[in-house]
Amino acid sequence: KEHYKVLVLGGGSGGITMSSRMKRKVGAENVAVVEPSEMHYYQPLWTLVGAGAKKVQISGRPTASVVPSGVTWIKSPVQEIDPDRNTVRTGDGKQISYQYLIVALGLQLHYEKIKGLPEAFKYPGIGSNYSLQTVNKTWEALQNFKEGNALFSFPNTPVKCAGAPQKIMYLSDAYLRKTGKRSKANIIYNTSLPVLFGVKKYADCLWEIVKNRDLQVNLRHELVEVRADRREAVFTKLDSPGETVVYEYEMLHVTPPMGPPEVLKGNPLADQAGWLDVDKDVLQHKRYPNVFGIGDCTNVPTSKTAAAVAAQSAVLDRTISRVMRDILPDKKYDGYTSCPLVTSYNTVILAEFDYNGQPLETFPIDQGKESRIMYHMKANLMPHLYWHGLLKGLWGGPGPYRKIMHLGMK
Ligand code: FAD
Ligand code: UQ1
Repeated sequence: KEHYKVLVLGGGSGGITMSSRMKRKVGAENVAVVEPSEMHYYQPLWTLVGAGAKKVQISGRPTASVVPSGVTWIKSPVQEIDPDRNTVRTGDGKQISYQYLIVALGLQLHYEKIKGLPEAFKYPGIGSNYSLQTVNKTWEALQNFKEGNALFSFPNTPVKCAGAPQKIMYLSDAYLRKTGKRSKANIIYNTSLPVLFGVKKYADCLWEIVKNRDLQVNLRHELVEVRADRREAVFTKLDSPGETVVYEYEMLHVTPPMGPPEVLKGNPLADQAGWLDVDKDVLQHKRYPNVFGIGDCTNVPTSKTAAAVAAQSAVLDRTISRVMRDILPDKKYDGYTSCPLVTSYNTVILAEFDYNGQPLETFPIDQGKESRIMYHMKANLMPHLYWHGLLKGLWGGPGPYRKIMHLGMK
């Protein structure tokens, strides 16, 4: 039977990051990562791919090239986790036991929960930046836009990168202006949320932008059906139960409902809703002290992003070191997360905030303003920070730099 001192489930942003950090701590031969996918994707680039500003090919690298050398890659999905016996079973029937387990399984997309999807993606005029299979379809729909409604949805579930559903709206607006088609378009953002963005400071700035650019925002509208043959999208009004509205569309961008990974549902490691049940301060499981979590699969009450994974990785590294030495974890995660709100082809509002929804800005400028430098950072610097910093276990978020940047400023 295979056994590892540290077993990591999932080889996405959180899984590869922790594999690198655990290799440094216990040696590569004592670490394994379970990941079925041949390729690893830098998903934040897909916002720009959907708008034609980057090519999708550069968002992916072979998983083999990101698994730290010497760490064992188990190329199969986890099918069962038995935390009472410290074992997992994989899709190819292997049993693997562990001393410490790090769960980094991400979240699942549920296009099928919208009636008419995923079949509707076979028709023109509809795309979704959330999946590799559909991101180029967003760009096609945008380029083929002639006249009518451009619709953007936001589901009634937790999502990763809560800003992404509206970033593509701002980019589409900019594209249609650039190509002289804006006067023929109604741009409509139908969101299930009761707010435009969860943090007031940035929401205020975004409301100003939607007003100035003539973008229509409908709150508490949930996409429930797509009739692609007729180019119609059906929304329910969440505050008037039973009431639906049908919109014709020339272009539709779908942000799908999302939920916890299938293997966690009903597992003793999950909470009622199916998310990994960890302590929000130290990222250790609430009932199984040798189990830890990072990233989108956990129930920590912050916005699910790669930026959050970065900050969590530094805390979790320290938590695990202490648990391995039988001392209580001390370093606390403050909920840091960040969302570069792309508002055009050359501007970004860099939202950064904590568990309390308080802005936690890195740079000594007002990040509520649209900035060209921040766009450059998002589009051209972040990918390098991701591949060479985060995934190598060398980037634990901007926390330490924030303190330096603000020296003498406040
Ligand atoms: P993932 O990176 O998704 O990795 C999960 C891994 O688990 C995958 O590799 C998957 O194959 C694997 N897995 C699933 N099931 C199993 C199984 N049964 N067994 C084994 N392995 C399994 N974040 C930002 O910080 N800034 C941004 O600007 C930003 N923009 C985004 C834009 C878009 C369009 C999208 C889609 C995401 C964006 N994000 C952004 C979010 C960011 O990509 C995620 O929050 C981050 O990747 C989470 O890391 P993770 O390790 O939790 O999950
Ligand atoms: C970040 O650390 C990160 O992960 C590598 C992202 O994901 C791509 C981000 O989008 C952001 C904004 C950060 C935070 C980094 C800085 C320098 C503010």
